[in-house]
Amino acid sequence: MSEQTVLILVGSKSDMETMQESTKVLDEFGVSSRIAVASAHRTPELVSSVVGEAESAGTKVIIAAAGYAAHLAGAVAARTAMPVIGVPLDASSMGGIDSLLSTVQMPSGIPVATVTIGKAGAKNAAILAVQMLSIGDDALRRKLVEYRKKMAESVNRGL
Ligand code: RP5
Repeated sequence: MSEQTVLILVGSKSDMETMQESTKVLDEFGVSSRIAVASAHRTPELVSSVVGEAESAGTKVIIAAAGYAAHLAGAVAARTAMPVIGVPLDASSMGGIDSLLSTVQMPSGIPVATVTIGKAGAKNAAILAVQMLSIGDDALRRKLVEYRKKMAESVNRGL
């Protein structure tokens, strides 16, 4: 696999803390990732160059996270045929509903796989990325099965 199998792109440095949840999960699965900051609105050219670099680096999945009118995931999806997972963030006074709608409501032909708002979404984005990568990778698939087993055990312990 590449040195940056998953690219995590955030719209601002202020999104980094939430998106550490993605990094943690990817690390747990031994999937390499890199995090970069580029804004759909403030630095659109940088978005293009970071996506281009990811393509050259052999990246397989991009996770894009932003708050407010969150067009980052869509802007990334417009520039690549890689699967793009969008994480809507709770950054404004609207609690992330603004970002959710901006991320999920893509026009026909350019999908963004949109997950939950905030930290749960950051975690789920990473799990979904691993699930995508596990297609044709039996070792990763086995790790996912083990992950689910441990999760179920921890739920049962709470009873
Ligand atoms: C969005 O605006 C970013 O993704 C971030 O969630 C939010 C606030 O950004 P900063 O003003 O903190 O840079 O574009």
